[in-house]
Amino acid sequence: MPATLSPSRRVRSTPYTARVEEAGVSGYTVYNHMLLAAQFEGIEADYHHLLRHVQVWDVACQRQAEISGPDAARLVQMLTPRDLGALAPGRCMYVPLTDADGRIANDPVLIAHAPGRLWLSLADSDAIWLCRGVAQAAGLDASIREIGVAPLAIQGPKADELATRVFGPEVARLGFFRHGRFDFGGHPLAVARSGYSRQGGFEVYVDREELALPLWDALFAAGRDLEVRAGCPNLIERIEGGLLSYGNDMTDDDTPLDCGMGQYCHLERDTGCLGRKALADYEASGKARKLRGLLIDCDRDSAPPLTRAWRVLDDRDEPAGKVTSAAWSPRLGRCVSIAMLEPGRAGTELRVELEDGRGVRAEVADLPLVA
Ligand code: THG
Repeated sequence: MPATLSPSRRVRSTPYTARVEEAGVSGYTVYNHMLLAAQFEGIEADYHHLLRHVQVWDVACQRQAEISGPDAARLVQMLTPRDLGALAPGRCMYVPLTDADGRIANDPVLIAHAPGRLWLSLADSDAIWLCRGVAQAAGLDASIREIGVAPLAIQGPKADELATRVFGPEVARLGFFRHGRFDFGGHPLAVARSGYSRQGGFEVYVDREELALPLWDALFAAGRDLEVRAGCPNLIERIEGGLLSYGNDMTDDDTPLDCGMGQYCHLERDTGCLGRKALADYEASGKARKLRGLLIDCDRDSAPPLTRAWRVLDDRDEPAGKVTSAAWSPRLGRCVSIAMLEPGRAGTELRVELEDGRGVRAEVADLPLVA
């Protein structure tokens, strides 16, 4: 029998865990100290279903850090190089968080409810402590706490149809990264057009635990003829789509400039970002690495899982970087991956050392690998 994950208070379950189990989850990962399904029927079968139909994902592990108070926006602006000038209630923004050295601490989605009420929908790191530390050291009037919100994602080409059936036709009018309030069970839930796939869809921020299972059940009842299934962020689809994973594709060893997040680094003007000078110096140094797509020449069976970074070597066998995520792509018939490449190495012929030690050829490509 394969080893299982021992349940405990430290590895938190979610309000949906009972349904995820009933739906036949076959593998979990742990994200923000909470269960996150990694596969149901299998990563490839789940992928084909996601590309054709609609899935409901328990992404309660996308924990919400609520920043409230008069200095809420000022605090978040201190922590991100992205200019938050465009922030307004009803908007979501992808905001890499950095420390004063420009190192990435997290890459959350920021949800703006009101000027003094922001949520950071956190990726897998304890960045809430960085938020508290900075707020306390700077004497800001902002309170920071992880709140009891359990996001549920609706993803796939039929997501608009399913969401419309449960929330009404107005939900389909939401623009990308916009959110609004939609009634469910007499309670207005925040729903955004967002989610960790390129297939389109919504995220519902369920802020009342007693609505969690009724919402799950309502989505499955309404979506029977749409072939709705329980799903989860899919490794293949997110690599093809160039969606980055904190802890895998980037860590606190990297800056946003290494990760292809230059478009979120507004360094010309002093916004108050603590990492601005370090990032500007790093940009000027020309030492930034580059996160790129890499198509690896291996067959399906020697393709991933990847449990540690694979070494990337150049044509003279010099270290050229590392593969940070990889999966077999049925659409491309190749192993797709994301790799952190040293400066100047993207043009040369590269070789990757697989988990079993074999060296195979690899070709650099732009992200996303599938548009
Ligand atoms: N949704 C929500 N919270 C999250 C995630 C999510 N928290 C954890 C993790 N995922 C954070 N990481 C990402 C990574 C990419 C995106 C969102 C969250 C994403 N990126 C788009 C892109 O790269 O094209 C859009 C960016 C933009 O236009 O601003 O969607 O998935 N709630």
